[in-house]
Amino acid sequence: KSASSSQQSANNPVSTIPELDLSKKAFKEAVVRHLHSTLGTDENKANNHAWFKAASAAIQELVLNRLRKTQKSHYLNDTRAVHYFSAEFLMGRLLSNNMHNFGLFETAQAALQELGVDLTDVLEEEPDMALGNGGLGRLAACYIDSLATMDYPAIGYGIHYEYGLFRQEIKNGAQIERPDNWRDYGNPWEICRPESIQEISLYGYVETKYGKKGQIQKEWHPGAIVKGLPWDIPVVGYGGKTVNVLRLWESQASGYFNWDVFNAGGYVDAERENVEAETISKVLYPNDETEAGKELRLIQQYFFSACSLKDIIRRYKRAHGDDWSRFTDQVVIQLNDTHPAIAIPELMRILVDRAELDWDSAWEICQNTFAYTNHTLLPEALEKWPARMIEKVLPRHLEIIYEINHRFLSEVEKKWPGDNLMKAKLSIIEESNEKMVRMGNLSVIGAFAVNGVAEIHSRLVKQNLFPEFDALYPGKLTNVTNGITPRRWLKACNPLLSDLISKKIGNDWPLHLSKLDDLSTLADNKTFQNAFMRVKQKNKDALAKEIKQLTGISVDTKAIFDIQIKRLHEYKRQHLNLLHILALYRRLLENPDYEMHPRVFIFGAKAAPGYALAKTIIYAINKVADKINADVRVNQKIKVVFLPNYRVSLAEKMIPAADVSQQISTAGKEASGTGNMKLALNGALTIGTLDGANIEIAEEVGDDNIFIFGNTVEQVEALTARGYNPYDYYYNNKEIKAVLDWLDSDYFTPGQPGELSPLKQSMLDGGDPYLVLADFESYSEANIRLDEAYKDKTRWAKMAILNTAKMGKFTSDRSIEDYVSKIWKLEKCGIE
Ligand code: GPK
Repeated sequence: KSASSSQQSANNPVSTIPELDLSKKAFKEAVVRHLHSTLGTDENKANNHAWFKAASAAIQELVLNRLRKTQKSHYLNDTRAVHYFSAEFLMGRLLSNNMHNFGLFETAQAALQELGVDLTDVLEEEPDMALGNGGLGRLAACYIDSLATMDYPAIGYGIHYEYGLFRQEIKNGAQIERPDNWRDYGNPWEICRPESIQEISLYGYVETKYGKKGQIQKEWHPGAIVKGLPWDIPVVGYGGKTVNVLRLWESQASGYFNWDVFNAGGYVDAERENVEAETISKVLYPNDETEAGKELRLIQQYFFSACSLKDIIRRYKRAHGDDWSRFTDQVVIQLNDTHPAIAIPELMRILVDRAELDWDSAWEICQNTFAYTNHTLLPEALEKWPARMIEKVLPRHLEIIYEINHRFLSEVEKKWPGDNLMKAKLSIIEESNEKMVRMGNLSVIGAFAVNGVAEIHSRLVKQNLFPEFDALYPGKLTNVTNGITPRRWLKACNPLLSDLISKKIGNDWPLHLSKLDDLSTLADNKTFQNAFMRVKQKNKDALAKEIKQLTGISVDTKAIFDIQIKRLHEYKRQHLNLLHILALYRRLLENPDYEMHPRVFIFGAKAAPGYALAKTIIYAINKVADKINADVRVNQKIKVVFLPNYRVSLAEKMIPAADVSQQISTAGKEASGTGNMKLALNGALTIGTLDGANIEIAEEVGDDNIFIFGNTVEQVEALTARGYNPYDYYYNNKEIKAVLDWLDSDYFTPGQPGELSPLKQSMLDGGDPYLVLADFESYSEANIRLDEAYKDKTRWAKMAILNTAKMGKFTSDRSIEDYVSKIWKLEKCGIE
């Protein structure tokens, strides 16, 4: 088998599109042409940024060629398509990705070299498109990559934020937020489409009228109209055949503001009169897994949902006129969390008020159009809007929501006659002090499919979050385990490992990731182990340089590179990692001969600007880092590094260099995780809890190749049910007490005792809601097992290889195939 496949060159271009000239000569000419005619400079004057622009423009020519062909094909074949509605798309950089997907990376590298330019430096010029917070936004980006790669007709719909996620600086250990001006020097990929502007309405009032047959008709007289200007980002599939688009809406003033309504009716606060339409798409809300509850956020959600629906309907009508009977054959809309759930009443409004369909026909269309993905069980993330706020911003939608709810509650009455508690629980409306609209309930009722994002999470969605809905709608709730694109997260970010793999098993693994399993037979092979670990070492050397440059910290590249990268959140328990670091520090101080392999603990994390404790944890990590890194008694054994401004492009540098992947959330809290998959794919070993996709990763790699610790979901439930008391652990475990008390001193914050006390407090009087203390001992033991394993080089190499080999399941291509077969029912549309 390997005889023929190993002859395939690792660097073969993947793209064989006949009509495109993918030669070095053609690329070189295109770059120079753009340098001259697009950038207005020349080879001698151009700086790296100009080269970046010119190289991108050269690639964009190919992209747009394939985009035209794709759109023509989809149009001629009148294809059914998925419309992925997401408030976030965390795309990162596109140049390297697009080069890889056209099979042009090596060609471009060589061409630029002949022009005296280093591609690596050029790639560094591209700002990340950080139009998302974390996992949810990055998942959307991986999914549109897979959809294009597998030739599925698909379009991503979102918001063209002027400012993406804030840039993080660390000053004296603390996080500072700075604006993210990602488009300051223009974006070479986006295409402005003024010909497809849409207008949407806000505010105003609803008039009840009587139609010719005496039927009640509703007319919404809006108070303001806002324009949505679409920007298209081409999404290039691997192999470069299909190019789909991500369509992002920018808000603009329409010039229409109904002053009469405002002055006469008093329907709207006076401050409303100053609303500027442009602010709608100004900034991404930096909250991850917490609901913002702000009116502007509701308007953002409605703005992009309504623009997108209009866009879909315009396209549908071009082919089918006013015949709605085929709408659900052509259109499926995936709601990425509840952020776009307002699209459900919006489609009802269009069908009932505008198209004048009867309610039941409209509802049937609606219920066959939407599917909803749930990404969390955390109560603080489940969106609820005050009914009053919806009434003010979208008065007709509130009426429609009430009508949906009224009809829904009579279904509940049929199933559970007389059960008013059940009705209160399932109702879209929460009858609290302030009436609230529950977007989760609305989504489950309005969608034909609801999925969680890992097996355990989907089980908990059924058992704990929506058990009654599961009884009412059998089969509606399902699972699609998350995935990641191996093109970005192995091929492009880890070229050394990719080439090694391709030499052994051929170069089609980026499209068929299960082929990585062929590496399993090499896990015991000494030569391959050496080659694999040599690659890891080179990646660690490269990251060490980056660390030095970004922080000034020197690290021992022979140490274990132990990495925790994800948003900062208590449930993700960066503070458990930190407590363990403090424990090691104490052990080393008390016993300088304490036996452990040198280890570098590396963090990357942004905290929501309003999340005080998360910011304290960042501060604590940095203060502990300062102390440990300067303490010659221990800094041959441990170092701590916090890399500022964690983002997609930094992840691409960190992940290939990781020996250890920290996935240590409280069991039941992390819906899936996707960083866990990226790290294991790149040969890092996981130390983790039985939570989210860790469980499925453990199933794939086997218990011998992962370090599992901590309370299980059942144990967490039992522990909290019988009354968890963190003081039990504080008083019974000397080490826990010592490290927590350390936080009260000024040891880490000289002259400022108490700065870190809120962290201690959260784990004692605060009740330790995420059971850090309950899992500490088990975590500490798992770390000892890990340390032992690392000392055995052969054993570690084997484990690392097996992690890479067994990650086939977690390609986002598999996730997309699951969505297609379970939910979307799409057919591929090959392009020429
Ligand atoms: C879940 F609810 C949310 C949210 O608001 N933002 C977000 O990134 C994450 N998520 C989950 O926390 C992860 O476990 C999961 O892998 C990711 O969504 C994608 O499903």
